[in-house]
Amino acid sequence: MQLDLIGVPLDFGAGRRGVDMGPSAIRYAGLRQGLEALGLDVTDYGNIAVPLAETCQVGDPKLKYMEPIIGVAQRLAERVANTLAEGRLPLVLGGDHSLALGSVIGAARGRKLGLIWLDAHGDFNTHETSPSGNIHGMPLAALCGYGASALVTLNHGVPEGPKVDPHNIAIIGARDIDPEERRLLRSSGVAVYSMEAIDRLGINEVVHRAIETACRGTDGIYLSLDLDGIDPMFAPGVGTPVPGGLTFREAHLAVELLAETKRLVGMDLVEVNPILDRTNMTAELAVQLAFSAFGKRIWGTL
Ligand SMILES: [Mn+2]
Repeated sequence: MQLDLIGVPLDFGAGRRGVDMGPSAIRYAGLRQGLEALGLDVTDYGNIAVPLAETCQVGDPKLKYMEPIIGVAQRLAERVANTLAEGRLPLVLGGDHSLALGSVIGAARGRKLGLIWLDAHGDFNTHETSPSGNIHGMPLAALCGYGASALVTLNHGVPEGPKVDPHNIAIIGARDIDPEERRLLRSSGVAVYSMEAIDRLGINEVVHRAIETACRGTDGIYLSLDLDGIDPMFAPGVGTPVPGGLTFREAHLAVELLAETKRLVGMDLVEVNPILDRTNMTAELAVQLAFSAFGKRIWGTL
């Protein structure tokens, strides 16, 4: 398996600064060496060009930093699409979750994509429903065709309209969804597996259902993994921690089950914020989850 690492030091989609250092922290935690030890052929493409927030205009307070975010998304979409076109898999290191606008569009070019969104939040706000105006709370809605037209019409070689059919999208780990966002999400057709569903059904059953949703009639699954989906006990270094998330083992099993499908076409690791982290443990968890996604079994049967 050939893998391309693509860093996206983007933090102005988020309300709290510092997540732009995520790609460094993840690399520092031994990502490349570990992937190579698993037998993967790894190329590190360095970072996508991202302007400094201090040099950018905030713009519309309901869509903060939209212009520079769109520029980053376009560059990332191009990189991800090229990686896949060359027969390799993209592993995107964030950066805040607004970057998924670019990675998912790039992965959706020329293929019908299924999408698994592991996250404490729905990321399904629009400029009209968002309490904060931070775009990292909007990318999934925009990918489904809801929200500001500049975000919705971003296509980069993918046909207009939803980039991923909402009926092929599953959110896992949700536990903090805004009221208006909830309404929109419900009408969209996206499958939402909250932490309550995981408590009741178990992670194994939830992930199998999510995989079925993402696989039905698609050419592959993209995994967009927000570290805030995992409990802050294991992943404290995120901008918007919410208690009651996935445990260390639940997160690993989720990713291992996805790897077993052999349908993964790429993955995002987002929202690692080294300023808020403790001794880089969140970046180290992100790295371990990447290993699980690309074939490692930590405590598999002997
Ligand atoms: Mn997110």
